[in-house]
Amino acid sequence: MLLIWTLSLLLGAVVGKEVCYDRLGCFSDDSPWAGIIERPLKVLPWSPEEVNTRFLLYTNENPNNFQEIVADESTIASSNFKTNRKTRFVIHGFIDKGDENWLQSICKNLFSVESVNCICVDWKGGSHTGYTQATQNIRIVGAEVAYLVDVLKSSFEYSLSDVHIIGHSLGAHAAGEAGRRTSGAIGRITGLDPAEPCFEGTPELVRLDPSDAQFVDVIHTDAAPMIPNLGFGMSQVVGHLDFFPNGGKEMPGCKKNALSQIVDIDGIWEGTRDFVACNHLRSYKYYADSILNPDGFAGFPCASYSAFSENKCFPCPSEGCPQMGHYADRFPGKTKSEGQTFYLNTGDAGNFARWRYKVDVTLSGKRVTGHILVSLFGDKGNSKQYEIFNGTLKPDSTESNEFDSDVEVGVLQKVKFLWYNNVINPTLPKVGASKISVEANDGQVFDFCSQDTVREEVLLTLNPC
Ligand SMILES: *[C@@H]1O[C@H](CO)[C@@H](O)[C@H](O)[C@H]1NC(C)=O
Ligand SMILES: [Ca+2]
Repeated sequence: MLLIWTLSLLLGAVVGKEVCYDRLGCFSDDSPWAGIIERPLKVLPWSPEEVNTRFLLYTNENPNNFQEIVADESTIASSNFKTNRKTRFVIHGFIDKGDENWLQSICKNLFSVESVNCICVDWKGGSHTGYTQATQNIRIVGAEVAYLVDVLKSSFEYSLSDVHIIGHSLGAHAAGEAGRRTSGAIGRITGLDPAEPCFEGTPELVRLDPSDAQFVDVIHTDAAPMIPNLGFGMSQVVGHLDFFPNGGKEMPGCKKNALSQIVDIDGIWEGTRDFVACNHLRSYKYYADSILNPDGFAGFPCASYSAFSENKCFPCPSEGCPQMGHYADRFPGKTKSEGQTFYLNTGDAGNFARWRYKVDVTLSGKRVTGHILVSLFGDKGNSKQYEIFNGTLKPDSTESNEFDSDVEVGVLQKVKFLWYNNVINPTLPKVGASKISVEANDGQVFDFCSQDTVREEVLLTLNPC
């Protein structure tokens, strides 16, 4: 008996098990699908019936109520699916579901900028289980998406270049699997914080990688290690363009207390979700906002986030900066190489878009200890006041800083300067800025001058010079 057990165990380890399905083919637990260090458990995916992958089609004609389509010519033909439009799939992750608000809100934002077939992929049948099982079930989801895409191609001569799959967490790897099964011919895959456990460091076969589509872009928002930080997302670069907003590990606004999370605009469930996985969920919120802010998420090439934070990577190089999110595909060098890495800052609550500016202030007037602030006024809007320097204000010295404005000011028209004493100063000194230069992220520089000096807390306006 023991011998038979041992034999079957040995054979099992070598041969592996396999399950086969009519439409989708066979799925084995051979290495690297299972039985490797990153995924030690030999687990097979559930059946297509159990995973129950559903395609919820929203279009500009039906933005609020989906039509459920299946991979069959006549149902697609009788739906609002339009073959002359791009098709964007949105795939959710672990313990999530396809009729969650965030997927539909990505579609709704898309409808405000383009005509598109937006398909929310629901696989809650396979996502509400243990994590290891869910990592296997995404193979079925990927196969189902690939199968539908193949039907689009064969029945409607639909071009795979017009397919874009947006996947969050485990959904990012499901997108990778769909791409692998269509030989990388799909136009684009966007990975929104691709899941780390069972994927980080694994062979390209089982995870999202740049060969899965013509263009792969990735947003990392929870790249701290799983142990001990409970970071759900990959830190590994897995696309052509990999964006690390706010450094990719800790998102601003994610350290709020439980109560402020629960009264979040998205409602109670979203609040609870945010409380446990706020960083991880930021990736799809950034994507949703990026659709409406075509230049509000410029990503800067830089050696590291600390170098970026130390203002060493501004402005954009001559070829420009790619936009994180929806408009990443506009970047001319997008597929020049794999693993191109970019850094940027975002806001701490929606709207997350930010516009980075560099400001140089040449001081005049008295020498005092204090801090200075500058606000920008342009043809598109006016910024808040941002601190440029804090310390000894020396006449004729130039102090520089960069900041991320929540307003794009456009072509600058004037700037305002303000300063404060750090300690009470009874001599009522006056300080000014003889020149302020403002640089936008495209390298355009605007110069402003003034001969005046002002007391603390008094605004000084500088005009173009
Ligand atoms: C400026 O620096 C001083 C001393 O380092 C600090 O106490 C003060 O809070 C700073 N002020 C601002 C507005 O950052
Ligand atoms: Ca892959």
